Amino acid sequence: MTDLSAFPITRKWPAKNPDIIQLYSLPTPNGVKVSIALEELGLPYEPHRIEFGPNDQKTPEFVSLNPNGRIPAIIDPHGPGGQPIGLFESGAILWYLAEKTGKLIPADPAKKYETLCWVMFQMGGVGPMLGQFGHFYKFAAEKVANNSYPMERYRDEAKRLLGVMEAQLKDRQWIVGDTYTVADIALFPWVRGADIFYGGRDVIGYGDFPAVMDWLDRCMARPASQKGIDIPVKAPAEA
Ligand SMILES: N[C@@H](CCC(=O)N[C@@H](CS)C(=O)NCC(=O)O)C(=O)O
Repeated sequence: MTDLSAFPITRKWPAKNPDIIQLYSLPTPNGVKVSIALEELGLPYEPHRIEFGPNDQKTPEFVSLNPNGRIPAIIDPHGPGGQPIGLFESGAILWYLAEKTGKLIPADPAKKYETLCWVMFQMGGVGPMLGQFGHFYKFAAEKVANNSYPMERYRDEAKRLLGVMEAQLKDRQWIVGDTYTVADIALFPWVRGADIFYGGRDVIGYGDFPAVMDWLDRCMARPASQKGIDIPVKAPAEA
């Protein structure tokens, strides 16, 4: 049995099975990228639910794994050289899992780097911009009631980024072509999330991006991706 005692996070969230990947997450657009990838890859893993209410993500145990104090993070007991490894930043975790398995990335090197470009596009653009849109449109709406500029700025940036995706997806099934990759997994929870978490569908104008909407439906129609989008589930008593 793998010894994970070098990872302080396992004191607060003990591993029932330390031989499988430990996932510390919550079903948010960044969090579910990892559970979706794990489900698509069929890798065994143990999810631990990190609650924002009590600020679990800022506890010393969590920060020992992710100094940035944000979900998701993982421990892979069988990392490089067969040694346990901790990872944070959803894009880095996706890339690690793809390289570990040789799946969810194209085998062709040029296509592989194209996939990496789109993962970076999500990490540097779609995630932060749609996230700020949601902040000003939904969560801090009262604080900016007298100033529409922040919401408009991020709404317009969200529109622009969806326009970039629309052009890419117009003649492609998936972001980089025929293969479902970590680029799709990085992007689709954000497009879905800006609608279901922030209620941004109309104000961003999702109807203007039919190819993106069709692609989102295709992503959501995949049973493994569908399953991963709700993990870690709430304990039955809390539901
Ligand atoms: N760039 C990071 C962003 C992670 C992130 O912002 N996670 C959010 C949930 S989607 C979070 O943990 N928020 C809690 C907080 O800010 O305290 C990643 O992709 O992993």
